[in-house]
Amino acid sequence: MSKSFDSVCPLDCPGTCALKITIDQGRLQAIDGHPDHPLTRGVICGKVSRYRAIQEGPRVLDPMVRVGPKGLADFKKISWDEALDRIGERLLPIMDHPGPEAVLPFSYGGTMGVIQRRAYARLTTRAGFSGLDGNICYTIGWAGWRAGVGLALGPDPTEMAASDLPILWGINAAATHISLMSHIKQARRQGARLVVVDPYRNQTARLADWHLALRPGTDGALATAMMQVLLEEGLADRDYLSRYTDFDGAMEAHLAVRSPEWAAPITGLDAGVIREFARLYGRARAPFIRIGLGMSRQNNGAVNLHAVSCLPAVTGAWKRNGGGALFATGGAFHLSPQPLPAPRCPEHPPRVLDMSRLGEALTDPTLKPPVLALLVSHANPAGSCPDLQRVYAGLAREDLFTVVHEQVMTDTARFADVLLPATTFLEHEDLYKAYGQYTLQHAKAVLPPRGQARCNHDLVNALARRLGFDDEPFRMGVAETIDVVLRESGLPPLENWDKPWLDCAPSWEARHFVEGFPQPDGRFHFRPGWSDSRMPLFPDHWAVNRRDDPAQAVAYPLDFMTPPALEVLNTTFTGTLNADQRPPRLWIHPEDAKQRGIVEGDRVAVFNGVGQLTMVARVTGDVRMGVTLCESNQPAAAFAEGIGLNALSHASFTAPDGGPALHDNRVEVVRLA
Ligand SMILES: Nc1nc2c(c(=O)[nH]1)N[C@H]1C(S)=C(S)[C@@H](COP(=O)(O)OP(=O)(O)OC[C@H]3O[C@@H](n4cnc5c(=O)[nH]c(N)nc54)[C@H](O)[C@@H]3O)O[C@H]1N2
Ligand SMILES: Nc1nc2c(c(=O)[nH]1)N[C@H]1C(S)=C(S)[C@@H](COP(=O)(O)OP(=O)(O)OC[C@H]3O[C@@H](n4cnc5c(=O)[nH]c(N)nc54)[C@H](O)[C@@H]3O)O[C@H]1N2
Ligand code: SF4
Ligand SMILES: [Mo]
Repeated sequence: MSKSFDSVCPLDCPGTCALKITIDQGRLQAIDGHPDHPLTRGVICGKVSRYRAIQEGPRVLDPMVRVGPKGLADFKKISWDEALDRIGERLLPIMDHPGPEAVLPFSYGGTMGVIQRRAYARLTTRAGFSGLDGNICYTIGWAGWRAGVGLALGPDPTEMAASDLPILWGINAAATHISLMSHIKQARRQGARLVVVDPYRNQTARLADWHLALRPGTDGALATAMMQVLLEEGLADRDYLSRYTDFDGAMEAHLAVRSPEWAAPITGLDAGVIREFARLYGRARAPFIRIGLGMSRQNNGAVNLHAVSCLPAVTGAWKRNGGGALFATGGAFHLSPQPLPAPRCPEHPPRVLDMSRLGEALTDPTLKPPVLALLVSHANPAGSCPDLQRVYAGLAREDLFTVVHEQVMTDTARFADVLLPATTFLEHEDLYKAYGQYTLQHAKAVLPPRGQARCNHDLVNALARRLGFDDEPFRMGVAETIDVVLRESGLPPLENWDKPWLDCAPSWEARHFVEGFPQPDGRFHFRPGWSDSRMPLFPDHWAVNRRDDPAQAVAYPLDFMTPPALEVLNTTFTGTLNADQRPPRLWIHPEDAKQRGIVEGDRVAVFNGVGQLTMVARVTGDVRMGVTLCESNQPAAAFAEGIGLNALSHASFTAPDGGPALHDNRVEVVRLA
């Protein structure tokens, strides 16, 4: 007899789908979308419906210790006790000298559950380890959104069904946020047109009524010119502008000279197309712009994202049902952090290292103290970080002690000195916020751990004891920690939930900002007030991308993007589900290919000042001239060079707060014999 359980997708995806898990005789039978969840509505992606490939596939099942050279995945099994002893023996002397800051825990979004994801925070706080900053995904986009709106809030994503002009701007939702698509489908059934703004014809653009294929990194110019048209043609809501925003004469004068004719050569779109889009936008009753993280992964990404977020403030679309813009929803969850021990030294918070520049942190000879131990959990930096050559050089250091806690063998796990088995979401309990919708969800373990796997929370508890810490938070299990978090957040205890989720959506008025914006003056800010004085005072085109650097532009004449694909989630699944993506394809426009004597299927070398990779040419009009890309963050095994796709990604600091401009690289391509 099979049994059905409620669960939650733990992956780093804006949907955070509510799931129904079918278990039969102790085995995973099926994963489906929960039919009653307001956003999921029974639909999930193919990746997670085939999660058995991970659950029952090749897993890390036992603690292991390295016996061969670093990076070769040559391990032998040991017991948990031996593994923990070994970690303690290595960490304690380092914590003593040169001190705890020489230990760097590195974790990110492998699981999005709030307890498991933040498990290391307790140990980092108590021991005084180095912290991580410069979020690899969110920092650039968040800076842009915060500048205008102020908080990660906006209309409920299900309201897209009520929009007469849903716009997917720099988000490949059909691949990366599939739960949105059924709501957009509903809008289209009611006559809405779907517009996609994206440099290439991705899965989403194929479904669009209108695809605007602008040059990467030029959304600021497009949005600014649209505002000029809206103001000039009487499509702006002047009353809204004066009541709800900081719009003034200086802003108007700034925009007046930024016409579609000004933006056309920057964006690569016809002035007529820009004008038509502005009119369509201005005349729509409730246009809803879903702004993606993808469009923020440019050196000028924060400026561009802010400019796009200005559009609904010009027309007052915010105040209409189904109208406005949404970037992220995290501002709605007022969850207390899980109980933390007292910090080691409250007067001197430990240093914070930039996670987007891990390679530098591991190889910079001037860093004091150097990183001598790296504790990796629910992250795969040897795949996901830019400037992989340097990351590899760091991980290969003989004097670096690396612990990796993983479910499967990854490019990072291959470098571990001690490799520890981690549970999957079906094997541990957690609480899940979301960044693309407004429900807080809970999921219990529905299967026993495979092999000797332990969850992050329990591992940290055990590790803390080995390091001599016995504070209360290290003695609490997952269930108890969840109880405390809910209680301290003023939320009902689990036994009082009548569904597997709690609706945390702000009121309609709050998410449409009818009582003002979450800024100190209560207004939407057209003036972004960037902390970095090099950045523009108003929404604009800020020409600081790789192509704007003359040295880059000449040596590496093609834009190069690395957007995720439908079949994978970051590097998760790249080992199991990605066969049809191999060998990695370089999408290149027929004209660019012709100039280089390249035809479909040719092996090509793709290179820049950071690295070089061999790919196979996919000659296609789905990318515009001058733009190339490789979909999905392919692992080392996919390339002859034995290093992953981020070998071609620069790790330069991105204004104003850092974060990697992952879709803003430049390359040259040559045909290989
Ligand atoms: N299937 C799948 N789903 C995923 C992921 C995955 O790897 N695979 N990853 C998850 C994670 S962690 C995240 S953060 C999200 C990311 O999901 P998205 O927000 O969709 O971001 P990306 O897929 O990186 O890029 C989306 C689109 O942005 C376009 N783009 C790049 N530069 C620009 C630009 O300058 N302007 C405009 N307008 N568009 C631009 C790219 O061409 C791409 O089609 O997806 C999550 N969901
Ligand atoms: N070129 C390029 N690079 C990119 C991107 C891009 O678009 N292009 N996208 C960037 C973005 S948006 C992001 S968010 C990052 C993502 O980068 P990462 O957060 O490093 O995400 P993943 O690569 O999916 O690695 C997560 C790992 O966590 C493991 N894991 C899952 N659950 C658990 C658990 O409960 N416990 C433990 N211990 N491990 C677990 C999985 O097996 C997986 O190997 O990549 C970034 N890198
Ligand atoms: S669409 Fe995203 S949230 Fe939903 S099941 Fe797939 S990966 Fe998980
Ligand atoms: Mo991400």
